[in-house]
Amino acid sequence: MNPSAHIGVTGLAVMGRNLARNLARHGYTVAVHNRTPARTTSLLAEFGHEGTFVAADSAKAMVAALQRPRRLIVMVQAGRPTDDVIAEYAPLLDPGDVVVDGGNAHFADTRRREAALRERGIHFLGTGISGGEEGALNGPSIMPGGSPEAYRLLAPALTDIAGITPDGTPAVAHLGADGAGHFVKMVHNGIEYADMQLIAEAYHLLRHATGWEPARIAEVFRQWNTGRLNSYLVEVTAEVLAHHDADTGLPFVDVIADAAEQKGTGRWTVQTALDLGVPVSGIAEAVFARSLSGHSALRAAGTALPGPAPTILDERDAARLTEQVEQALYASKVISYAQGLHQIQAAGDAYGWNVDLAAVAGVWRAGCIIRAAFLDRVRDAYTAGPGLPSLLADPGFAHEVGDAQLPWRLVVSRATRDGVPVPAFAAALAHYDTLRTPRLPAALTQAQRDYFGAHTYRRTDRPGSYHIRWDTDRTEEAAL
Ligand code: NBP
Repeated sequence: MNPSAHIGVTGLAVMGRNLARNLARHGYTVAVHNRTPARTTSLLAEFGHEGTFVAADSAKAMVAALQRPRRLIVMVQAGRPTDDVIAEYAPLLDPGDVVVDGGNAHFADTRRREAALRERGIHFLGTGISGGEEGALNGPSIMPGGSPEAYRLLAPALTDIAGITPDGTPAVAHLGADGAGHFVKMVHNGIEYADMQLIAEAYHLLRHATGWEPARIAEVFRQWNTGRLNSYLVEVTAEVLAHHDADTGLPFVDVIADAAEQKGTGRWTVQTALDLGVPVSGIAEAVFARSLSGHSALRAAGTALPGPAPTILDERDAARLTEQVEQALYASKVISYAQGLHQIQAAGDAYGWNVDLAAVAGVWRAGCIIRAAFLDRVRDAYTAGPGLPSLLADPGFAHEVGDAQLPWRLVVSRATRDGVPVPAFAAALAHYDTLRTPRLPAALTQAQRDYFGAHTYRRTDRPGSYHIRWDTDRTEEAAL
């Protein structure tokens, strides 16, 4: 029998099954395989009519079904299962074939896997796919990394199944070699954490200061969603806040345990940022906020700590605060995107990926959780200035964030005065102020380091590295 399938998908849990359906709906003949055959059977039984599927009951059968060069998408659990699946397939594939890992792999694993398969002449495309189950079926944001040849072989299919941005562009772009795609996906998730935390802080402060019910605050988010904050997450927030629990009739948000969970990509983002020496304080505060929310013993102990008495604003001041919070939310959001994009830029330099940040902003405009109208402007900023050292170096963003700085400060100081935690707002503002401060106290830090550890310091008035013998006050030029 001649191989008939254009592409294969192995791993048919929610993501793999929907990606296979998306491909089939676009006219591809899709070979499908899953370790447990029941998933393959149910995919064909429920959705076989959507297109042409070839059921494969083994890796060997999958390989035999694929046209050459073979294109195989692996959609299994990240980590060990992905290694197991690659180990099973690699001996069955030929040079020139492509393996796509569409799971949430750590980019370092992707680099290792790409190098190992390259030795055998097999291409490996580490591909971040965002948008969850729904996105996989109807158009995800796709972030591939790998050799140009690997991307060339997959580009038509990925372009066909990707989400479509408001201006009609598919949300897919080749982002660089080996781990670039999974790196960008990881930072996407980190930014998602920051976005969600900022929204949560905005809601919390408004509720605390105004006494408004969640349904009323939902209206505020609905209104914000018509402006520059227009985004999937703001839209979702309005829906959630307006929702009432069917059992109790209470606002839905009030019946949910206030301990947020995480799967780990936010943590990876922060760990990697620490390794690269890049400050992503907004993302870090968001990860820590989720962690702290789950530390029930710490929080129980904390309830005894004193804080300020709550005050409730009248309608006029509540309306004014709402406007200020919009400004604080927008400015803080710009800072967390600037930090995440800086992290991608730094990783691109470290790993030789040469990532086009305009393309990154472009692929985040559809199909993914952080899709937002303002990403059009982020893309435009990096198109106009590909070498921008920061998103804040773009005159448009610098102007907007500068305009927001006063209300932003009022929001952070009001929250602080009233004892409402706003770690992400405050971290974003501190980042902004650090950037604009001409002389930082880092000079003192450096002097302290020289004092107790002879770590040397550099001077403002002449080149070289120096150390003071603190006992004799004698300055020595340090050997380079
Ligand atoms: P899961 O992450 O829940 O993984 C389940 C799949 O992995 C099943 O097909 C399972 O086969 C297979 N599998 C495992 Br577990 N160990 C295996 C092994 N040793 N050999 C072969 N197959 C193995 O599936 P998912 O939620 O569809 O996600 C797939 C990938 O996409 C993951 O990497 C995930 O992180 C990523 N992702 C998920 C989402 C989402 O919203 N769920 C979004 C974006 C990315 P079995 O049926 O035989 O147990």
